[in-house]
Amino acid sequence: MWMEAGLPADGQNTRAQARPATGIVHLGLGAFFRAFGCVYIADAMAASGGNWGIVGVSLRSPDTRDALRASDWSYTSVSLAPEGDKLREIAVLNDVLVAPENPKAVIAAMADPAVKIVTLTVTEKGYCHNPATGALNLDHPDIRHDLAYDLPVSAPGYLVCALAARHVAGVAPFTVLTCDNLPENGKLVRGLVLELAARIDPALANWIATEGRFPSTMVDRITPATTGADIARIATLTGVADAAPVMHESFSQWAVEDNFVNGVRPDLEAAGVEMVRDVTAHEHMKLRMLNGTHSALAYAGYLAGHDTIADTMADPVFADYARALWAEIMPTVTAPESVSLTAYAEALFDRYANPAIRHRTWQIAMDGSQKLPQRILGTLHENLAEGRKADGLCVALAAWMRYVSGTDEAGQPIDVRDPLADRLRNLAAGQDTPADVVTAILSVEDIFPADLADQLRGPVSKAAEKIWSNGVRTTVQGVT
Ligand code: CS2
Repeated sequence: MWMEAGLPADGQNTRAQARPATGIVHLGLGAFFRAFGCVYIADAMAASGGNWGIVGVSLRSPDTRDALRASDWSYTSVSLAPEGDKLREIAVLNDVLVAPENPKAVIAAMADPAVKIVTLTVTEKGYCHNPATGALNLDHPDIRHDLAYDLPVSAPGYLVCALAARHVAGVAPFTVLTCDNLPENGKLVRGLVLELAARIDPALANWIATEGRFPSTMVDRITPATTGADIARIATLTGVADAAPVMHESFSQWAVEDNFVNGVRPDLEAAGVEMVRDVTAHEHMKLRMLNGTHSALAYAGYLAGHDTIADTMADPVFADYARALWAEIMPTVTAPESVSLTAYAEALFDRYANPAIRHRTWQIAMDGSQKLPQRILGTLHENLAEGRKADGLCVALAAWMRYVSGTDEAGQPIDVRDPLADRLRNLAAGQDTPADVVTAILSVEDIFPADLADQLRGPVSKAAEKIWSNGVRTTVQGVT
């Protein structure tokens, strides 16, 4: 299918003339939002109209802007299915800004009264918070910078600065719609924005607290990084060069709390978004059952030499491990209304096993220090406290510790990408036993509060002893 969302059927107008005006600024224009939010917004406008064009902002690198410029910001979204790719052109971006090149242009775009919503996918670490507590990390270099200078560099800094500009101009705040995999993500970002704003101007913080809206969301679509081979394949299929196509599964789910400033938003229901009063049940289920097992399979699968999640699931030992993990996780999750957790787990199994999706274990393994609290540690803590089975989750955590120690089972270095990578590697280095490695890593209070560390030390050390002496595959095989 090759459709142009938001364009007349004859496709005669130039894209620039046909596009709706901007109503959304998006911070963190990675592949995920282009494969997910942009598609929903395109569908919402195709169904019900509205000026919900998007200005994308890259907070770091110019690569996406440079790749999209030649196509006037449109790109191909590719749904990957075993029976073949489905292609669609997405034309909802009106511009792409690169924040470090021109922070003032970003603030101006966000402060524009026509902009009603600022969406974010800045990844877990982009919120500059303490993953264990959810509080703003005042020692984070970007937050220190934003407290010292007028023009920000962090995502919370941009939100506060742009909200301040709107406050001064007498313009209503935009709705902040975070789309990152964090627990109670709207509440979290609201807390961070208020904390930062209060340090800059308490009156601004009061205004944001009363007028601002920060709906929480649950987002779900597996989106592996686009490779050079993907770019070449899509060019052959379409006959058009697209330097930045996005690759994703056909499945997609977005649940959003219906809490927008003045109720102003695109017709998201028309695009299939579940508008809910409270997203906690959806978010809890997804973070624990999907992201928790994704991370577990990423660390254990990588150490066992599997390149992708589909390769990992094709290994029967790991397919059984995934099922054992779901059995451990399910007792900690309250299903959203009319959802069967067993059916949800079965669907996840099929999504992971999809051979058309080459989602690298190494990609998912990134930033574990920021991901594990909401993905695995809560579940593990609850199971241990209740005396329930937790062997699979202990193996997952021990596999992460093995992974961040920086050497794989064949003695090869691992390219660990994590804001705490150096600290974790140094803590693991020079320890005598696997149990010592576990104790050393559990001392990182940004991830493990002291009482959690005490609870985890014994059971995780046991799992680590097995991984270090028998290898991860044999250890996983022993989890039932
Ligand atoms: C993955 C997620 O990279 C990761 O950490 O677990 O990006 C995952 O693919 C998405 O959350 C699926 O919705």
